[in-house]
Amino acid sequence: MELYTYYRSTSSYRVRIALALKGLDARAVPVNLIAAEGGEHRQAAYLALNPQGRVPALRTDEGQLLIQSPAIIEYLEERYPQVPLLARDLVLRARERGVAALIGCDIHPLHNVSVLNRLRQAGQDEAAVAQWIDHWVSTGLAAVEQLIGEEGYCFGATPGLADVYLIPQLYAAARFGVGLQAYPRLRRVAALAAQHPAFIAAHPLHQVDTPAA
Ligand SMILES: N[C@@H](CCC(=O)N[C@@H](CS)C(=O)NCC(=O)O)C(=O)O
Repeated sequence: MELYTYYRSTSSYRVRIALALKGLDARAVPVNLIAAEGGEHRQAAYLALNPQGRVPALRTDEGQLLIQSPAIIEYLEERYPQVPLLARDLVLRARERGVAALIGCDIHPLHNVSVLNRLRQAGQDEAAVAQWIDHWVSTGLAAVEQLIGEEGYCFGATPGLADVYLIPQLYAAARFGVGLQAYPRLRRVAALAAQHPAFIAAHPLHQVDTPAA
């Protein structure tokens, strides 16, 4: 497999975690979102692969090109069911998917770079943009704090789908300066993931396109 990825893209980070948890290898194909010419994701070569011009995209072992991290993660879950990301219990599966959707649909899209740039084009200054980010990230994470369990990862002793979404969102929160003091459960999950080899391997600091310090 090949993963079109950018080291600090939260959506790419999700897929990297899912691959690593399942013990799967995918060759990283870096797509630089902040290249001087406006980003490699906006160039014809990448748009021919993914007309939406976003990362991640996954090329399967059979050569199919898949886009959108939720679809890619579901594909991995169904194609490689070993080390499942979803619980067997139907209600628990729905809860895991609920937290994933909350993060993937209701937090992350609101601070994606193209959305922030539209705010700037509409006349918002950097203070207003920062307030916007803080509002959506804080209210979303406050809800996640209440939805996840009181010990272990989000929903149990082993990491699953909700953790695959949460850890990259916490990384983004830190980049934006959104504090986690009010969220002890989220901090607990973050501390566990920081010790887990799959989460370490998927971290933005350890990618082929991570800039040298
Ligand atoms: N819903 C998509 C979101 C993909 C997405 O927004 N990716 C960001 C990086 S995290 C991107 O490529 N942004 C480039 C842009 O907005 O121009 C997914 O989960 O894959």
